Amino acid sequence: MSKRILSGIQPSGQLHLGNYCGAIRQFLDLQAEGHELFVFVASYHALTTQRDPLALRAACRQIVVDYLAFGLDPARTHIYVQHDVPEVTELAWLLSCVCPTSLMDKAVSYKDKLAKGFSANVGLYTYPILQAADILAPRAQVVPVGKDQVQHIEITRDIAGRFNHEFNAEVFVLPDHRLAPHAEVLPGIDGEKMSKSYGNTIDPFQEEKALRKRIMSIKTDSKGVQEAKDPETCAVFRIVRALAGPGDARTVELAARYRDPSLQPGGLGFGYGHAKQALFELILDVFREPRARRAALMADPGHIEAVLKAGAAVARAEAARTVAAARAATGL
Ligand code: AQP
Repeated sequence: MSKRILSGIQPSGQLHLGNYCGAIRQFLDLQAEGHELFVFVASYHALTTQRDPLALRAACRQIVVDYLAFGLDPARTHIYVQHDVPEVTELAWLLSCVCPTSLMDKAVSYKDKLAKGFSANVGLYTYPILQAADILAPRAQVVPVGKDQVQHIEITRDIAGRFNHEFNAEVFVLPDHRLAPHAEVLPGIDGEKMSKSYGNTIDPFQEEKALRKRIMSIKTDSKGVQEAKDPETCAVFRIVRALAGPGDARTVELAARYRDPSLQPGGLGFGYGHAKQALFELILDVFREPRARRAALMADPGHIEAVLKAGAAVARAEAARTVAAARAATGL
């Protein structure tokens, strides 16, 4: 049965392999299965950390181009920018009035951001409430996310349930999260979570020479070419596995060479440089078509405008219906 799906990504920088493996690949699978998708650019969310207006505007546009390049189809999927649907901010307020502060105190992503040196503004602290509004506004049933976001979907369910209970009305549908098969939090080039704002990402659209250089800079231990290595603790291997899949011949073969370097053809052993070269070739292979499509999309801003206008019209109509029901339940 067709379900209503919603997910979004912050325009806090260039999309990366973590966003692709955790979220975008799921959008494409769900679109292919015939579900109704709402996919947005989380521009209000980005304001919790971004202070450069030109960069923010460019990133909003770039994410839409990239969504389309990856294969999202505006004929089947509603694509929009969050600030074109201002109804979500009213909904966020209504939700915040039933949300205990203890729920926000528990949010791991807030603590992570503070640990990385971001300032503790109220928007960042209450960002799971705005995220709940994004999800509840079009009455989404399923939210495809990476592992790092599962807690936020639980918070959405909690807030929606409280609202329904406290106002004794079935206003909100409680959504379920959906994880990518074999989901894991993808490491960046420094081994930490790959994250737009941590400067440790791999961009699948990067120009070939720069992409190769980036991959060669992934941090590894210093084991030599003749030494057996543990693939499970290596960021290069984990990225290959996430991208190709654990059962793929390329993943299985690579793992075998980590454990037994003599399996590398040529008999000179297997080093991290070989693994990085394998990852580079895999990225070019997986993203061949999106990379080719992207240039044409970049050259057609009129098309991007039209896609966003159509997507926002549908999202606004849905959000207005939900806000009206929520207002009525509260007595406003
Ligand atoms: N490293 C990752 N591994 C797996 N999934 C990931 N996602 C992000 N990083 C990884 C998934 O991508 C989707 C979009 O995330 P977001 O932009 O809304 O927020 P985020 O999780 O905070 O992403 P970033 O890249 O880390 O952005 P910044 O640096 O701005 O915080 C989500 O589904 C997320 O799970």
